[in-house]
This record gives sequence, C-alpha cells and structure tokens, in this order.
Amino acid sequence: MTYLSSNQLKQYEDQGYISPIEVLSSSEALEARKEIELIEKKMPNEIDNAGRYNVHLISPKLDSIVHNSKILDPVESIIGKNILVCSTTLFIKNPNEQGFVSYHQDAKYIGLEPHNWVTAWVALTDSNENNGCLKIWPKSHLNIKDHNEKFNEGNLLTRGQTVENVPEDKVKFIELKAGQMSLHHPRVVHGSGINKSDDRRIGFVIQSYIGTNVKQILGKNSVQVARGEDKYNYHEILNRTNSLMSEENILLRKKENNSLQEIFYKGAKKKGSY
Ligand SMILES: O=C(O)CCC(=O)C(=O)O
Repeated sequence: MTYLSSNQLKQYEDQGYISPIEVLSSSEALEARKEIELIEKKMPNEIDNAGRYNVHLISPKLDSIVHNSKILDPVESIIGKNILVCSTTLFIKNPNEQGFVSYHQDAKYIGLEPHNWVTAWVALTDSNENNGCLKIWPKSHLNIKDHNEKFNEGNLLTRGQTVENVPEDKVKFIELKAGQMSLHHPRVVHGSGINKSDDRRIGFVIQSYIGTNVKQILGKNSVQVARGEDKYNYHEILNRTNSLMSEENILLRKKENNSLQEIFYKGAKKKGSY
C-alpha cells in the first residue's frame, strides 16, 4: 500500500501537485517505451498528433500502468476509493523537434465536473529541464484563469490554450526519473519547454483519473473502472485489453479519439493540428 501521507496530501492541497512518486522500475518503464515504439513502427503516424490519445486501449503494457496499484493508491488518497480512467495521452517530444506545451489549466477545457479528478504524469524516460519536463506554477489551482487560444506552431495543445503572465520565478521544474510520476490538480497551471537533448522525452499521462461522481459536460467519454464501484453510471464502461493492437481495439480507440476531438474543439474558433 502506497497511499499518500498526510504531509503529502497537504502539499497536494496547498501547492496543486505532488512529486516524485516511485511507480515503475526503470526496466518496466523501458518495456513500456519499447511497446510504444513497436506500435509506432507497425502503425506509422497513428500515435502522434491527434492520435496520441488512448494508446492504453491497444497496449497491454500501458493498460497495466493505468491499473497499477502504486498509482491507484495515491490517486485514491486524493479522489476517493471509486476510481474511473477517463482517457490517456502520450506526450512525446522527439529530439530536434520544437514541441512545447503552453501554460494552461486542464479543467478549463476538459469538461470534467466537478473537479474530483487528478492527472498522473508517468515518466517513461527521464524528464528534466533540458528535455522539456513538466513545469508547474504552485498554488495556481485556487481559481480558473483566462486563456488565449493561440494555435501556435509547435504547441502540443489542441488550440494552443495559454495562460499569460505566469511568474516564471515561481514555476517549478518537475524533474522525474523514468518510472516516477507526478500528480497534478485539474486547475493547476502547467506547461513545458522544448526538448534540447538527443533522446526522446516520453510522458504517459493518465488524463485523468476521475471519481465516479464526475460528469463529462462537453460530450461523451467512455471510461474503465480502475478501482471500486460505479454507482452513478454516467459513462459507458470499456473493457481492458490483454492483446497488442487487436483489430477490435484499434477500432474502439478510433471511436474514443473521435469523441475526444469533439470535446477538445467544442466552442473553438478553428481546428488545430492536434
Ligand atoms: O507533458 C507535457 O509536456 C505537458 C503535459 C500536460 O500538459 C498535462 O499532463 O496535462
């Protein structure tokens, strides 16, 4: 059992995040990376840009990370014992690419209400200042802030959603070793810079773990039950996969990703490339 201590929980509540937490061995992280790279090889162009979502539906290794009790115990400390998984995202930054993530709050555009949810950012490679690790503005989770939609080149967010005037001197670099994770609050302002290293930076982001009382108000999300019982029945329940890239799950993932795109672009002035 690896529940959060009362000090850790207090840090999460005060600062809007907690990090680092050990969840995988370095070899488990490497195996997951290899499975992602195998999928990339077999299905070129399928898991980048708009396709980087929900790879756990076709990858047993990512599925087992999503349902790993070393992640679910601390998540339970935050959102309670009935836990659903509502989509995942691979944030991959290749060397020599200009990918970055503008400062934003997930709760501003994800449509999950109330905010009884938490995002787990699992490092499958080391993630540090040099390769563009997550950056968090502590204590920024107390209210929702205005965002501009910039659709700027290299921005890995669908619409380039941006909170302006973030005080850089207060921002923390969330450096992780492969196999560690951070947990962040739905309203905490975060982003990341470009990868200046000569290896990939891979974050597997469970976005998010939601309490069973959480609704999707902008569209439809199907979910998996990660722990406990769903007495609310707000969402369609998906099965877990134990086979790599099965035809059936490839189709299911396409359907789920189409629903996600509808949510992400709801009310947008135009469509970005992600
Ligand atoms: O991985 C990144 O660089 C940003 C991730 C992010 O925005 C998120 O996890 O919500």
